[in-house]
Amino acid sequence: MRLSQYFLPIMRENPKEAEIVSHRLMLRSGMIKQSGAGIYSWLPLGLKVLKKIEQVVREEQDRAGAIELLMPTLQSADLWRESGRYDDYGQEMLRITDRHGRDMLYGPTNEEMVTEIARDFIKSYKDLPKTLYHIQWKFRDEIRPRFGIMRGREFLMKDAYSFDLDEAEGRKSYNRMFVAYLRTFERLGVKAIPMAADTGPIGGDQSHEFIILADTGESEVFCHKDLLEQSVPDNVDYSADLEAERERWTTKYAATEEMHDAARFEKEVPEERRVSARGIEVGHIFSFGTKYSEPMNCTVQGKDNKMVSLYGGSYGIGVSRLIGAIIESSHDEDGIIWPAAVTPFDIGLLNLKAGDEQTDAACLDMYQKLAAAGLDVLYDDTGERAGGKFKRMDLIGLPWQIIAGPRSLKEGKVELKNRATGARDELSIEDVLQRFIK
Ligand code: P5A
Repeated sequence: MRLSQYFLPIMRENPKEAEIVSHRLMLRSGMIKQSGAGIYSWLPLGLKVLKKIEQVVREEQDRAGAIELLMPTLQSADLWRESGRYDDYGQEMLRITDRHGRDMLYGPTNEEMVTEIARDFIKSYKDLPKTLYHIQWKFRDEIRPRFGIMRGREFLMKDAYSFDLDEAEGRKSYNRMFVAYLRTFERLGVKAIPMAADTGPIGGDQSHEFIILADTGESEVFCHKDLLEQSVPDNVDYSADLEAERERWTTKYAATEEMHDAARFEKEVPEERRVSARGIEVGHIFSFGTKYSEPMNCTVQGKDNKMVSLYGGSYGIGVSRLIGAIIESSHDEDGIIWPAAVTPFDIGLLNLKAGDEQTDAACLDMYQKLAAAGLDVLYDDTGERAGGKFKRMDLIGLPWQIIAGPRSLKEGKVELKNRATGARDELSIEDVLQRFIK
């Protein structure tokens, strides 16, 4: 993409409404624009990152055996009356009436809708287990939307729903999602710790929140330091029993504020290993058994021909919130530092003398060769001063910058800058191209 033809509305001044760094940087780098309280447009640069995150989430869901579908954002109130949640959900639910006077709502979550699908199509224990997921916009009329897309009213969620014959099978599905979440966050370059959590309006008797530690996090969390130092293997066999892997993450103390037991924390964790910090909840998984299937009459034929209510769980990832969380854990005073897995472009190419015939030709040649090799390059071909170009490129945080000025180009050289370390190396054009084109 040539910057001169792109749409990248950078803000030079710090927006005063932004209280935390990720919100500030997303506004300044032209990723989002607020359109209402807790409601944002995704500008081209922000949308690119959103799509990348979505894709990593999708790949790890698929790998774990979950199956993608797409349910609507608008739902009928009657469906929610079946589970009894229409009245329970309260003011966070945006309620709408259609032209025929029918009560509808903008979905804050999809347990009811997916249970209706399972009720209609899953008839026998032989069809189990099944985990269905979608990546869809949600609306929650949050009392205090804040921190940009971090706590929005409209936000993008990946939500998966598992259906099993009984509790033992349900636990296996839960474990698969548990491990898939660890894999997902690891690939996104963030450390998210599973912590015992409260189940709130989704319900059920067990649940884990996946928390990224950050000073600007909304919740207070407590855990054993060992958990910050361990990682999940990358060749998970989802057909195997994952109980041991789950235990490796749940035996040591880790709890959110609502579930915190100070006496247990002090007893189980040696003082120097106690972490009490703030955290951002990027995922939340639930096992609620028959909470929805029973009132909604979602049953299958069991092995002994008796009808059984399906055993369920639901699993959410805050896809849009993750962008904020990643920026909170990866930035410096000059701007964002994107992990390679989610960066909006792979490389920024800076032409320091646009309009100069030789510089233009050399840059265009590099740009075309990189693009032909499948790399996504943002080519700054504008006529701006070098200082402004450096600042903007640092702000938007692409992992690599190729800096091409007429002086070094005369010797066939450019500078390669690593955004994370700040290291700048003068290399021949050939060497730089070879580094990226493999
Ligand atoms: C699990 C999937 C659920 O809704 N039902 C379907 C269950 N869980 S949850 O914890 O309420 O939400 C899942 C994740 O969505 C993100 N999230 C938000 N992101 C941005 N703005 C919000 N207002 C918001 N509310 C929830 C969180 O990452 C949460 O873990």
